[in-house]
Amino acid sequence: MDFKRYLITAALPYANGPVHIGHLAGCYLPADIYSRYQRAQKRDIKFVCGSDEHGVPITIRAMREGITPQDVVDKYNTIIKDSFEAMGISFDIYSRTSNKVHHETSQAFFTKLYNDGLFEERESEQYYDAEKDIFLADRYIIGTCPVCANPNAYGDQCEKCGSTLSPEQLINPRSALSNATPQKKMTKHWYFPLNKYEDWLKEWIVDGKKDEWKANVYGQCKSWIDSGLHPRAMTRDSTWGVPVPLPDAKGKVLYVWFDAPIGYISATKELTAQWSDYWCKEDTKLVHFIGKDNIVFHCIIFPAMLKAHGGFVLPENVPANEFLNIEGEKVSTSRNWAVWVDEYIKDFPDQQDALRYVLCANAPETKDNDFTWKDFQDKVNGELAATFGNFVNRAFVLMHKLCKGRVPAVHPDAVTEMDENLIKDIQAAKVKVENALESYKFREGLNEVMDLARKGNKYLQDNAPWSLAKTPELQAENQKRIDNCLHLCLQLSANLAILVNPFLPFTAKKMCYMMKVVDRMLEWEHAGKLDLLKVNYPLRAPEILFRKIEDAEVETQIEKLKSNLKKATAAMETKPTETTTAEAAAAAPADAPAKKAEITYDDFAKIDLRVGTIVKAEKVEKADKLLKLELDMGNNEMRTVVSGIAMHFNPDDIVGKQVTVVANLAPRKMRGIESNGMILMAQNADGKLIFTSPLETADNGSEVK
Ligand code: B3M
Ligand code: ZN
Repeated sequence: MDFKRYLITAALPYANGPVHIGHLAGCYLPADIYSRYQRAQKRDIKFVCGSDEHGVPITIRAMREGITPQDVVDKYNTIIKDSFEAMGISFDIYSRTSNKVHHETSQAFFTKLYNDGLFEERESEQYYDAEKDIFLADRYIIGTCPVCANPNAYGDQCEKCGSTLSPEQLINPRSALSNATPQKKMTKHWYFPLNKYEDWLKEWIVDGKKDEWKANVYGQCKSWIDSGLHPRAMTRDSTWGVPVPLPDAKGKVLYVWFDAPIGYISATKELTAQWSDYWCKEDTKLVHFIGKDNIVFHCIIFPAMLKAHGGFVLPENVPANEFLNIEGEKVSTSRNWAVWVDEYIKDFPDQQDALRYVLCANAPETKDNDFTWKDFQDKVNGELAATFGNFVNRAFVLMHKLCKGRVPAVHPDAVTEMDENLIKDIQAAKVKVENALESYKFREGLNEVMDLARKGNKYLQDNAPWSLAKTPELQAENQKRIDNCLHLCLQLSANLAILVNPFLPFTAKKMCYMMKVVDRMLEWEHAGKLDLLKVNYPLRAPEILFRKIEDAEVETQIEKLKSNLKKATAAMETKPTETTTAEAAAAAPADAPAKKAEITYDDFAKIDLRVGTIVKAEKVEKADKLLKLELDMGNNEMRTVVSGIAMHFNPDDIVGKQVTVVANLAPRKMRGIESNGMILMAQNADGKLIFTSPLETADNGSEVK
C-alpha cells in the first residue's frame, strides 16, 4: 500500500523512575531515527509518546517515598521529558496519561466495548487487606522468599534472588500497607475475551506478518497464539488509575495495560485536531517502537482491542528490540545497575551524539547486546572521532589552506577514476541507508554512513592534496587536482551531514553551521547530489565534531556503577526494594498463573544441574526459615547449601534424601554461612514443599538434563 501518513509511537515509559540507556537503545532512539528520516523524506508524520502514569509501580514508589502517586508522576514525568529532550528525541508531543483527554478517551473506549456487550463479568477471590479495606496487588504482599530467605520478597518476585513468586509461596506474608495478614475476598472484574480474537490474530499475524515482522517479534506472537488465548481482566481494584466508567465499579480502575496504549490515541488528539486522519484512515502507516517485554501488549492485546472497537488502523509493524545489558549484566533498577540518561547528560554535556552513536551501533536489534564504557570510549574515539570527525575536519582545514576558504571549482579535464568511484559511492550510500532505515535496520544504516566516511578518508589519504602543495610552485602546477579533490570532499561532507542527520542530529546541525547552509539542505532528496555546496562559496572554519573520551572518564563511570550497586544492595537488606516490571505488579485477578519468559536452549544449558544427597541438615541460628545442608556431590565433593525450607521439614527427616542441585549458582552468604548452590523442590498449591528426588537412586554428581 502507498501510505499517505505515518504515525510513529514509542512505548510510554512508566513515570516511576528516570529512563536509562537501555530504554533509549530499546525503543526511543530507533523511533527517533526513523521519525527524523521520515521527516527528511518530507512525509506526513506524527511521532507521539508520553508518560505512563498509572499502575502499581507508581503507587508502590509513592508508598515507599511517603508521597502521593501524583507527586511521583509529576516528578518523574519532568525528569523523563527533560532527558528525552536533551538527547534529541524529537517527539511531536510528549503527553501524559493523567491528562483529562486521556481519561476521557480511555473511558470512552471502555464504554464502547461495554455497550457492545463485549466484556465478560467475572467474580474471583483476591487478596485483601482488611485493616486498610483495600485489595492487594501481588506486589503489595511482602514476605520471606522461600528460595533465598530474603525477608522482603514481593508476592510476584524476589528481587534479591530473582525468583518469580506468587503470594502463596511467601513465608509469613503480610500487607505492605498495614502489615496485616492478607485475606481473600470476592471481587468483580471485566474481562476482554481475547480467545474470541484468536482466529483473527492467527490470520493477521501468523499468516500475514511472517515476512514483514522481525523474527523475535513474530516468534513471540506465534508462540502466544499457539498456546491459546484466554479472557483477560481489563480492570483492577485500585484507587490510582482511570476510574472504570460504570455505576457498579467503585474502587475499580482500568488495567494499566488497557489504558496505556490508548494513550497513543489521546496524545495524538492532544497534538492535532486532525488526529483521526492518523488513527482511522487506512492509508496511515502505524508503527510501534517498543522493547521486547511489551510485545504481547502491542501485537496481540492492543490490536485485538482496536479491532473490537472498530474504526482504527492496526499497527503495520512493531519493530521491538531486545535488551541492552550493562558491562555484561542485565540492567536492574532495583540493584541500580543502570546508566541513567539524566546522569549521563550531567556527566557528558554536549555528548549526546556520542551516546546516540554507540547505542545505535550496538543496538540490540536481533539479540540482547552489551554496553560497556570501554567500548563506548573505543567507538567514540576510534570510529566517530577518528573516521567521521577526522575526515570532515581535514576536508575543511585543507580547503582553508589550499583553496582560500572557498568551495573550489571542478575542472573536468582533471577528473580521475578515483573521483568517479567516490561519486558512485556517494550515490550508492543514499540508497543503502534508505533501504536499511525503511526496514528498521538502524545499525546497518549507521554502518553504511560510517562506511562512506571511511571511503572519504581513504580517498583523501590516497590523493594527499597536501603533498601536491609542498611548495608554492608545486601547488600552482597541481591546483586543478587539489581543487577537484577538495571539492569532492566538501560535497561528500554535505552528503554525510544529510545521511547522518537521523542518527546524529546534533552533529548534522554543527556541520550545517560550518557549511553555512540552512537545515533544508538536510532533506533526504538532496542526498546523492554533488552540487550541494556552490563553487566559490566561503565556508567557516571547522569545529571539532567529536571530542575524545578520556580514560579517567571511563573509570569514573565504572566506579559509579559499582558504588551504586553496592549502595542499592545494602539498602535491600533493610527494606523492600524498588519495583521493576509493572505488568508483573498489577493485581491480576485470576488469570492463568504467570508463565516465565521464554528462554533459549543456551540459557538453559548454562545451568549445571546435578544430583546430590543430603548427608547432614541443621537449623541456622536465629533464622527460622533456614537449614544448613551438607550435600554429597559425588567425586569426593561435599558442599554446603543454605536453603529456606526449615518451616517445612525437620532436619533429621531429610538426611539421606537425594535432590537436584543448581551446582553452578554463584556463592552467596546467608547469616554468615556461604551457600554454594540451591536445591530444587516442587511446591503444591497449598504451599507445601515436595522433594522431587529421582525415582531410582542416581549416582551423586550425575548431571540432570
Ligand atoms: N509503561 C511498560 C514499560 O515501560 C509500559 C509501556 C506502555 S506502552 C503503551 O515497559
Ligand atoms: Zn529470594
